Amino acid sequence: MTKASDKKLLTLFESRQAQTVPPVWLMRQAGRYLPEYRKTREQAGGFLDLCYTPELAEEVTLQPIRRYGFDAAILFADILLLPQAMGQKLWFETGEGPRLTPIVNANSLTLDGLANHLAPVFETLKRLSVSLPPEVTRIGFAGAPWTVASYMVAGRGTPDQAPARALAEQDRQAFQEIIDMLVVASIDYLAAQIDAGAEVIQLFESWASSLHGADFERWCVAPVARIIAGLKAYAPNVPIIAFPRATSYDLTAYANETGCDGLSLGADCDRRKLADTLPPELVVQGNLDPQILVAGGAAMLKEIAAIKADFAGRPFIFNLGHGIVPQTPPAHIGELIAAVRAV
Ligand code: 1CP
Repeated sequence: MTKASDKKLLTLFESRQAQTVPPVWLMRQAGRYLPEYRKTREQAGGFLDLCYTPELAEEVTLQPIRRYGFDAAILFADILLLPQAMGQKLWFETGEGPRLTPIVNANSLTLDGLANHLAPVFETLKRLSVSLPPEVTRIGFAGAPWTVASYMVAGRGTPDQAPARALAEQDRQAFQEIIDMLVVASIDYLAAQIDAGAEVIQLFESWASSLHGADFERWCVAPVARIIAGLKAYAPNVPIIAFPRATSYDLTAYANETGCDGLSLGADCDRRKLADTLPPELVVQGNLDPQILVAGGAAMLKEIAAIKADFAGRPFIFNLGHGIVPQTPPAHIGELIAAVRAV
């Protein structure tokens, strides 16, 4: 049996102490920048086939671990599998991105098929519990309700989430029902991920920046707080990282109000100020700009050193401010790892 203490990232949440060398993983570490990912994806047929075929989803989760030896592996899946499991039609347009049949209320949604529809995702996690090196922490995830609902209402990704904001304004009750169903579904989904082997959970609020003030509290803070409370009642020791990307909301208030154990920071934040003001036991993750990783070289190494120095006094996980972009040269990731681990 592997002791939790063998796992650098999990141990950080237990100790809540600064480490000389921070644990490191990167959002979208499995993805199109890797030739072996492109090959497996082609073998799978489509992106959703890849997500729902446990051997292949396992394989692409392992690929970046083999290449770089990250301290954590994030389950290969997508935040949009959950609305699909709730009965919404989902497909991916080649070269464009996700498409869903838009909804204006929760009438067509159901929680009845969740466990059945998402069984392959749980199977992927079970397989990873066996195949990952014992020192690698397994991260499960879901989208936060506002972010997922923004796709469900618009039927696609949007720059400003205008369709969801309009629905929340015009028919608050209907939008609240969609959010409420997502809260319940997310708790079930993440609890099942924990049962299948997820050791840390991350909640992706990628579109946090489109809401402010009372709207942010109602649609971003409150639903995430309910999910975290639900998961804490189920599995009190599983750490939860929240990622309210690019929000202007006070992050100490966000952490306190949601009850998250870790906070993932976007690339645009005031690092020095946050390092000094965030609660000392809160684990911070982030915030290298993914574009700096595309360019690589001296600028990248300088920024990595600056991030390490700014967060040296607190519990910290090295990561990006958002996902790796497909144009990233794989060699730059190897250089990043070496720089993060250099003492
Ligand atoms: O063509 C391909 O092969 C698909 C590209 C891709 C990948 C690699 C998509 C489509 N999803 C994923 C995997 C994925 N998505 C993971 C696991 C892999 C890892 O991180 O290593 C995770 C955690 C996600 C989460 C996700 N999906 C988010 C939240 C994080 C973020 O990037 O902000 C969001 C918003 C999505 C929706 C989605 N799925 C895929 C795309 C291209 C998008 C964005 C669509 C848009 O807004 O236009």
